[in-house]
Amino acid sequence: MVWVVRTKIQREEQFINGITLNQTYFFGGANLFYQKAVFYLSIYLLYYTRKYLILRRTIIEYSGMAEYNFREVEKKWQQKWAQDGTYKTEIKEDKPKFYSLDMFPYPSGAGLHVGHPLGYIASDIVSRFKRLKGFNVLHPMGFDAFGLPAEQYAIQTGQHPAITTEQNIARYKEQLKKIGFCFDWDREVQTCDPSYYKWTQWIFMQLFNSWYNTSADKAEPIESLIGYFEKNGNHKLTAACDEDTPSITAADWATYSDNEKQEFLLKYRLAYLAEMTVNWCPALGTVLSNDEVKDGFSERGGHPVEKKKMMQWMMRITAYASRLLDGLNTIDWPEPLKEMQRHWIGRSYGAELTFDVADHALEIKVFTTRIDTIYGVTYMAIAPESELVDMITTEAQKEAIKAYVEKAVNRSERDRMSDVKTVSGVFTGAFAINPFNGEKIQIWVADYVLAGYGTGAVMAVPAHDSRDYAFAKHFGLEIRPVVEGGNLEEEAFDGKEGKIINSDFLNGLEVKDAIQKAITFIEDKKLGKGKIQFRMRDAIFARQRYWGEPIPVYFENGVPHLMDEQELPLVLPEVDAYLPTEDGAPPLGRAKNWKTAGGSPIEMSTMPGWAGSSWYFYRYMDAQNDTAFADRKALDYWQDVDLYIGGSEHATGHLLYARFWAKFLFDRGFAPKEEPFKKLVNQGMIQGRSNYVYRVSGQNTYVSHGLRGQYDTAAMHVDVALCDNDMLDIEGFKKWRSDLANAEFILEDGKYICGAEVEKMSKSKYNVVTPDDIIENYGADTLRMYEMFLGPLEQSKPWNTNGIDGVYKFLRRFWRMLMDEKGDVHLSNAAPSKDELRVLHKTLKKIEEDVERLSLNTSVSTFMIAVNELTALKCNARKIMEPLTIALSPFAPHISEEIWAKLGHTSSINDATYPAWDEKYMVQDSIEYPIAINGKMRMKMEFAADTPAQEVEEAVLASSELQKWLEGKTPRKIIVVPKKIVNIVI
Ligand code: ANZ
Repeated sequence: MVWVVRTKIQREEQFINGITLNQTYFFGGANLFYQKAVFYLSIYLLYYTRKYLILRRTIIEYSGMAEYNFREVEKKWQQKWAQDGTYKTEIKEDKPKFYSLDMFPYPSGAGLHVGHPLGYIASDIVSRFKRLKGFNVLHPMGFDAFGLPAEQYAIQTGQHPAITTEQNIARYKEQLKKIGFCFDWDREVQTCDPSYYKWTQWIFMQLFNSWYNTSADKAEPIESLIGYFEKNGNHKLTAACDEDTPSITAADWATYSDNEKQEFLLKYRLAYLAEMTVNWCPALGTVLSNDEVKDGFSERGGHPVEKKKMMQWMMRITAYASRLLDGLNTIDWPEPLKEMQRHWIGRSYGAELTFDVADHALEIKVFTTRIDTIYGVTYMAIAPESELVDMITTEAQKEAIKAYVEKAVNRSERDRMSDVKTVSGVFTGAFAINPFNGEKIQIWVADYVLAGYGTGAVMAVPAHDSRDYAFAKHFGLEIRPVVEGGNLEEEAFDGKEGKIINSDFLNGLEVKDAIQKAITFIEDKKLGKGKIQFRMRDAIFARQRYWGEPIPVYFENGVPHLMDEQELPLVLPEVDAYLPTEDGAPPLGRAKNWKTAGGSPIEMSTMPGWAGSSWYFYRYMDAQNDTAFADRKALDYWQDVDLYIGGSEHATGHLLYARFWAKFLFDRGFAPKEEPFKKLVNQGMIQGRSNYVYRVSGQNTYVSHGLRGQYDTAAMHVDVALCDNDMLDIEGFKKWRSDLANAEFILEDGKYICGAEVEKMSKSKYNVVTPDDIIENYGADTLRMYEMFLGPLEQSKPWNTNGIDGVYKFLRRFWRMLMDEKGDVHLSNAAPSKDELRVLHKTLKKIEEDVERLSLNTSVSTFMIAVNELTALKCNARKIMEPLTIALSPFAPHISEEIWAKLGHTSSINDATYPAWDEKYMVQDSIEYPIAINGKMRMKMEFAADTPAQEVEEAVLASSELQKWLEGKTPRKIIVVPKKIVNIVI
């Protein structure tokens, strides 16, 4: 093709020249006037035709078609790689493995924009690099395909979500394939595929059939628990279980009916059913998890969320809280991400202590991390949701409490926690008794006490806790110091160092010793016990929705039973609408015969979005297996993910759940490692650059950015494709939407200038740039390198194409260094020079180090520098350019593969070896010092690289060339910057 383009150009060239030559033809005619007219007309036409052809040739050459035809080369290699199975991965026992994973995307209807592939490109570069370094690399891709948007769309259109999902996946794959990733597509997973979710259901069954033994600190099969109950009841059993689990004896257990036994076991199962207060979103018709609710609204769609009590499937993730925390110390993850998980899990060491309620046969339990301050308790506060509120409130306070509670429960937890400025609460009229000194203290209802944390009640110590301090100040309650230090006139003293005062038998002790002593005291007196409290709650594992994995459970006498393993997958049934039934049951309630063969009803909720994504990384290891979620051999070979790249927004969702399931599968002997992701990197977000027009209020008139202050205007997003350097294409704008056809404009200097802003890339902001556009214009190799060139991987950055030409030109220059005009390799086999070797080896070293550190933006500039230096050296040595091509191949695989083939290789460049570099070539023998006089570069002198500064100075001063520049003056100062420059001041 390169050749074809050339000959076409040559033909055009002949034509252009021919036109000039043929002018003579017109001079020899009969009718002079006619001849003259034809002559001038011809000249006119010829002039413009020639101009057009020259211009066209320039365009062709500039676009690189004459030299490197990226469109053809990229397509060719993508096809060939697919045909040859270049990226097919198998277990190779003789090679070390490297598992490089991307967070698989949810295939939305909008397709990929340039921000999505950022992480994929980085992991692709690493994967290709590792392969060149001799690793057996697993680099798969798949789709997190269950989810709300497809279902919302199904509700609107009646189209089955499977169809929309399939279409979206096809579009994503087409886009991904164009970027030239080295994914092994044979290992693709789609979480909505029954052959995949069969195993999600199977894992659920294992969780249902397991309990957590806290002394062994691992999950065990439920049979061992039943065995324990039969012998001992739950006496001395250390297990993760529901808070309200009663003590039973072996005799009790023996008298239980089957149903009662099942109900009791639910209190221990790792997947269990329980009545829970949940975040219910009426608009979405489903329960949401805490991390899906932001400030009382659903993260998706922004609908109001309310609290509701419902029977729910739950996952006992709290059993793993300590291990989830401790495991963080063993993995290489960004510290802020670990911190987010630590905070989410929130481990606090403290004590649980019981207070009696005066004049009632009731008690209130509190959780405190500062039992040492027990003598400083001056009131008690309970959460507005607490059942105690109604039981203890006195007649006189009833009305005020009722009004307060109604308001408070509708505030989101986050709000209540973060709003430290508004202090609010109401006295219940009731009193509690401090078990240490018998003192009577007021019981208040206050919304800073959260129902879901600890016991939902606090012993308030205003002197040493800032929330209690603000509360006491506001309501005039006593502030009694019990730890020495601080200035209570100003603020609470919450330091954990100091001596205890005003505290009977604790007086004089240091805080931490007092805590110990007080815990021993309450344990001896049976007033309470030391306790580790976690902020994290068990996770809800159900959605009252259609588009998810059915839960393989049926009910008999209201008690859940697992279906038979042989019946998996339990396939999602057809329904006539994707909406709840009239009596409020989930959409699966519409399915005909949603019953077992024996007629028992099957669970109608489906699994939440995080089910399928909690184990997909194992499925990639053996994606086609239909007898196990992955074969043991594959699991033992691939073990865990060596590098996981994805967004930090999954910190407390996916990344926590996946760690939980991995630990569980590990405990039960199904998986080899308990931490699934050894190293994790969060890529930054690529933001869009939006453009705005300014509509004059009430009119179809748009005023240019600079003049907008003179009118009453509202800003409106405009498609960035209609703006060139912020200048609006007015005609394009009018055609953009029918309501704009008659738009009028107030221009500045004859132009309409748009406003601009950097924000999230999104369809609704009309600022989306797709990889397809870039690939069409510049090619995938340029897109890949440019995305890396934009800046450090972890940083967020706005998309702009300002520098893309530079990357594009770099690749063309690289090509030209190796190819002659005909597109054939024109390298010499002669031994390379020392300077050339130096450039090569330092480049190889830097690239290797950069890739290992994921500093991929600097790799791109390293290549650019290398090409500049080698061009200056007029390098055309095969021994330089060939290894350099290998190093370039992870970044720009298509052009590198094409060069590789042209260099005469018959196997893929992917099977080459990353060239070894050697420091010995990197030392520079001599250095050419630029010599500046009064800041102006005047001359150059060469010195051996190890020449001491003093000698350089002397030699420069003694040189005859310098004398010419000094014009007889004596230098006032000379500064030698070793290995860089000499500055002389005269
Ligand atoms: C008395 C005390 C005295 C407290 C003192 C602190 C300082 P972390 O560290 O986050 O676990 N607390 C307990 N349950 C609560 C709830 N449901 N809502 C709001 N606050 C609650 O915090 C534990 C501390 O938070 C507990 O220790 C309790 O106040 C409060 F000088 O008890 B402390």
